[in-house]
Amino acid sequence: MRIAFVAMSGVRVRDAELMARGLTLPGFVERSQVIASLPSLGLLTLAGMTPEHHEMVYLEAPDQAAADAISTDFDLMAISSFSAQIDEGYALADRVRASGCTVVMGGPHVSVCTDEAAAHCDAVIIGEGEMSWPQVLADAERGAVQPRYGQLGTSFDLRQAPMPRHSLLDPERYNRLTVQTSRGCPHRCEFCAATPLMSPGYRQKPMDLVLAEIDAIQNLWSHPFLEFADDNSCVDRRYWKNLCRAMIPRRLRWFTEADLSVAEDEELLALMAESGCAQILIGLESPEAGALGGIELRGDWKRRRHDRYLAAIERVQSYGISVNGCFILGLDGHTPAIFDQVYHFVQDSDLTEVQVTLMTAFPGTPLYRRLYDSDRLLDATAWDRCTLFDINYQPSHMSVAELRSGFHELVSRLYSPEASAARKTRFRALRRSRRRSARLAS
Ligand code: B12
Repeated sequence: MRIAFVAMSGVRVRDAELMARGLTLPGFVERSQVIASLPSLGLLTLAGMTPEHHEMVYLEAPDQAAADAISTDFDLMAISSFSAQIDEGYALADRVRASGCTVVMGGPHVSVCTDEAAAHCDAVIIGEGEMSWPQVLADAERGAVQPRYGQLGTSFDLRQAPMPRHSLLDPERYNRLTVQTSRGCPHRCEFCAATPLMSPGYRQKPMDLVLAEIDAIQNLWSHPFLEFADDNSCVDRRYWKNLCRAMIPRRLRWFTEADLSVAEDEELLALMAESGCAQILIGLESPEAGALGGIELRGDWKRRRHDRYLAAIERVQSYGISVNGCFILGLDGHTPAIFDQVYHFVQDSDLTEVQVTLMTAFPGTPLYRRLYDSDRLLDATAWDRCTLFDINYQPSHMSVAELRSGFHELVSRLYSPEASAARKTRFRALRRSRRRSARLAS
């Protein structure tokens, strides 16, 4: 079969004023360029499971025009999308299906909005695709795909993880590649729309499979920058210490997302730094403790860690690993004072990078359910607002207009040329002094 793997990609911001403002801010532009350059590991993984006798292409649709330009001359099209681009994904599916090509869809959105998706494609694959893909291929080859495959709440055994088919990518177009070492998270935050939305538990991929993926990438790219697409890396510290030791001779530079506890193990931090860890993204969510209450549903983990934020940031950065602190604006309890609080926390904390987003009720999350039940969603199916940069609910302690204008102002203050440059200069000075003290110590 001629198979097209299509990722609805690109960064989405519906708020035109914010987008216009963002484009004047180097910090914002830089981050979105980085963001937009990552391929869909989900599709490359399925392509890795697809027998060689099939002809395969990997395509991206960063916007409607690109989606409209995609050929229909395939036997099977596998579309991957998050909520933000799902309407464009459905339009593409409708057009391609009308041409007689079999269309199947997967990903976190269609896994929780299955009936909606079924109206636009021949098959909806629910949850982690590896469990269903071989059957989907066999059925498609016989021209008899089933309307649904898979179910929520089941987990793929990562010991069977296939090698993603990075060879489908144009090496010129990508220099930042994703590798996944684990799925799931020990915590359950009510807003989280990542793997925990689809599958329970925390699973680690065998290290030899991860190293094989890294080696395959290094065979295609001489100096790749790696992004670990884990929901929460470094939970299994012994595993990560061994992985870092194995990465040192590979001379890599990498980024990942982890929770605050990564700062508690100095041996791990030293190994991460030595193995090329450039930056860690940590979900701090809120600079003040009040709004953190109840976010983590299992044990209020985030609230209980609030008083360690500053020390943790300082410790991680003291190893020359920059911290990208993530804040969510508009959490329940946030008043218009929150914008100043975030700004001053960033100043006082020496954070090198900062990511501010708006609370977003992704379908299938406990947050979506809670806001829906309390009639606080502005439009229950406005998926194109699920961008992390658009408002789709009534905040608890401010108006939508106050949240929007406060967020705009904060973005301008945090990502202004001066503020961005000052954070970088501060981190470079910190790294220099660290190197100096290391030299003096040796
Ligand atoms: C890497 C990443 C990106 C990358 C790459 C995106 C991509 N196309 O894969 C970039 C940086 C481009 C990106 C951008 C955005 N992202 Co992002 N991203 C992630 C991240 C960190 C990892 C995703 C990943 O690679 N997972 C590993 C792969 C193996 O899993 P997977 O993609 O889910 O695929 C599996 C299944 O879903 C399924 N599957 C998926 N697609 C398909 C298709 C078919 C046909 C089948 C059969 C199966 C299938 O099978 C796969 C294998 O099991 C997640 C957070 C997380 N930890 O998950 C956020 C996350 C997915 N991103 C999110 C968001 C909101 C965005 C943006 C909309 C932000 C914005 N405003 O622009 C943009 C969207 C642009 C886009 N590309 O779609 C949300 C999505 C929530 C939702 N339910 O919609 C997440 C969950 C983070 C969050 N804060 O909640 N993102």
